[in-house]
Amino acid sequence: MITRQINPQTLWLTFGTPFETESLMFDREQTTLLKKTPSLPVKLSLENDRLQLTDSLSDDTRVLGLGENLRGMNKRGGIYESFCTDDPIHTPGKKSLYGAHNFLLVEGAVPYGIFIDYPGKVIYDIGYTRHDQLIITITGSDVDIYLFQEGNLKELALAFRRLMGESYIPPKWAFGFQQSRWSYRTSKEVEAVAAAFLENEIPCDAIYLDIDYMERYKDFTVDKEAFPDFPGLVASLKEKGFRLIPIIDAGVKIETDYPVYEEGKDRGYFCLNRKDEPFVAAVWPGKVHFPDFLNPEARRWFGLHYQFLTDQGIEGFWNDMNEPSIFYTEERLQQAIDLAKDSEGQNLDIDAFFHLTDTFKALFNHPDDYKQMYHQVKGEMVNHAKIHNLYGFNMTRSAAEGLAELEPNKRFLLFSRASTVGQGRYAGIWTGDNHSWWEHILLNLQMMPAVNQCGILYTGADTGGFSDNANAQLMIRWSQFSLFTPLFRNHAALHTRHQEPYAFDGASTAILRDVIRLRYALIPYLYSEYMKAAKKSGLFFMPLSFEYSEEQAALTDDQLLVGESLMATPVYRENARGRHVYLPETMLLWKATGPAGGQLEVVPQGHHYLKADLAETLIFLRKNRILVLGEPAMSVEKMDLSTMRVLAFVDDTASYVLYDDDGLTHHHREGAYTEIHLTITHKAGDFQVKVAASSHVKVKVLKLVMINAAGKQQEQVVQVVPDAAN
Ligand code: MIG
Repeated sequence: MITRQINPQTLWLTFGTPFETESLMFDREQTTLLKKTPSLPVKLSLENDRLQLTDSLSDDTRVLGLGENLRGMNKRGGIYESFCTDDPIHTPGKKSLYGAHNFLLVEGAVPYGIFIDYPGKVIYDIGYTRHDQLIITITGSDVDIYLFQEGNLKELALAFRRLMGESYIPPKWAFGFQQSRWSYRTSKEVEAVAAAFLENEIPCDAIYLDIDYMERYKDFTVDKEAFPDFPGLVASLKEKGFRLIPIIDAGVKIETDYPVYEEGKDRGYFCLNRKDEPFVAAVWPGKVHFPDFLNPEARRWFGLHYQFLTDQGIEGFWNDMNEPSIFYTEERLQQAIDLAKDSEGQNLDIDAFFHLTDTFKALFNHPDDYKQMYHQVKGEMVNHAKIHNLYGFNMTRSAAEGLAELEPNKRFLLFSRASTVGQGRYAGIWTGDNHSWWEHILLNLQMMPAVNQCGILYTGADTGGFSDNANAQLMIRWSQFSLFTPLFRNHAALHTRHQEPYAFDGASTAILRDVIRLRYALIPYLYSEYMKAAKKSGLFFMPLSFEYSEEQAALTDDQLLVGESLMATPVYRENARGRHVYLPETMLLWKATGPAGGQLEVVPQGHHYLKADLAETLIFLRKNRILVLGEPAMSVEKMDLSTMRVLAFVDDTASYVLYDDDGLTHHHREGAYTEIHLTITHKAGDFQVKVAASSHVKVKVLKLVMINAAGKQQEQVVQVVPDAAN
């Protein structure tokens, strides 16, 4: 074991010869080699070439983290595996989802954080086998482990965040509402969706193309019959305020004369089997090869293929099936077919019958199939199972680097299904195939801060649920949460009920219009908070316990802090007309019925049952914090930013920095952004406002509503005078 110190707070332990994952980005030269290993918060042991870390847990030790995973914010009581998995049924007994996020925060008497930088499977038994034990099993012994010590939970999480580099920066329009479905199959269908949004006056910035836009599920093709004039469609939609976002899958269809297949095969860019032939698996198009994204040349080659779509005006993509998901392999399918043939005419008893059906069910993502697949890394064959969790990461990186090479100064919308730590530099993620279940609103909320801790800031769930059918009420309540998530996308599976915001009844459409318009009003704030978090290695979502130290805050796992000013407390139970809320301090409640409507009320610290009718979104403004609101429009770029509303809950002093930039390029890196510095002080019922703004600021007027803890309200209109020198 080699022990190094990155800073006094962070230890870096190296065992054996770890695979270079590129999850973290820090200056390795600047670390200090330690001669003596300091005392560690975990015990280490090695058995059968597996490294194990253990710690004992007292009854009230909470364990947070693991990014995109199941169960509550506190992972105690569960067993989890980091192994990117396409499992479309997110029930509490499952161990893995699409991401592998090996970061834990253990909040014992002395809290610590731990990151396991290992690209194969890692198993976390968090008080499952024994309620008082944490057992982390790494399925190998070549690994880097990072330990974060000395600090509260937030400081520990930030110490980890700082090792990852700047987070992905999406275009500003990606904060608008987005509409998806598997699938809008033709130009006509897509146009009808756009028309419905316009007709119903519901803002929307993007419409999605799922796999059916392609020619027989081949990446970088467009079905010409369904989309006779694809660039024309892209342009006319953009004119109307909608971007079109196509899907790209990991598997490349095996088909003679299909250029992507031919090139990949000729240049040796596909993953191999044991016999050195391209590895064959079946996914959507039938048989495919998987690009070897761990090979930098293959990565560049695939990434540059996105040009086929960017040349036609496309400005955003979602990468799917990149765990990679495997429906079946030929040999395993053959074995199952043989078994079925042998079973023909037999009197199958319980064991034989289930053996037969289970054999077919087990074809999907069979773990042994991953062991048949190889990558070529620096001239060496590397078994896929050992580096499985890097596949989606490197597919996404391939896209991000390809797009950056094609148009270096342009921001593209990009998010992926599979992910690992480090990927947050390149793109966002969505949380995959959830269900139209009320429980999944809560799961969505509970995952968000843990995903952020792993550096992935641009994220959100399929709002309304992917599988199963949503009703209007679910759609409304879920949207009232998703309006806080950077990615706010309504997406649903094939054969499910339509769940576009106008797909229910008139009254529900009206509510959803207001909810989505409320989202647009929040965009100046959400964007400002996102950009600050991305550029300064911060967090967008936080659990209450990151900011409030009392025990009740830590026990609250159905509320979230959103940026520095807000707390989200969505209603997530069917037919509820309100919910229990815990306030760690006195806050200002805005029961928002739309971008401007709804009551304001000061709610004291403590427990409350708050009523929330279906049309009401509960938005809490923290004490001595400020919320800036914009005027909604049908799309982000149509928003008029010259007048903004400001809601301030001020007891003594509150200040806020509103960040903005062009939203489309990377000129912000050379200083092309604006800031408005707002300071409001309150004394004896009187409010004083100070505003300083950089030159080129778009905002001209601020309309302030200021409230103190006693509920005294003062309104004021302030002109924003840009600072000539700034
Ligand atoms: O196996 O492309 O998670 O969002 O609609 C299903 C079809 C493949 C899974 C994605 C989902 C998408 C679907 N895909």
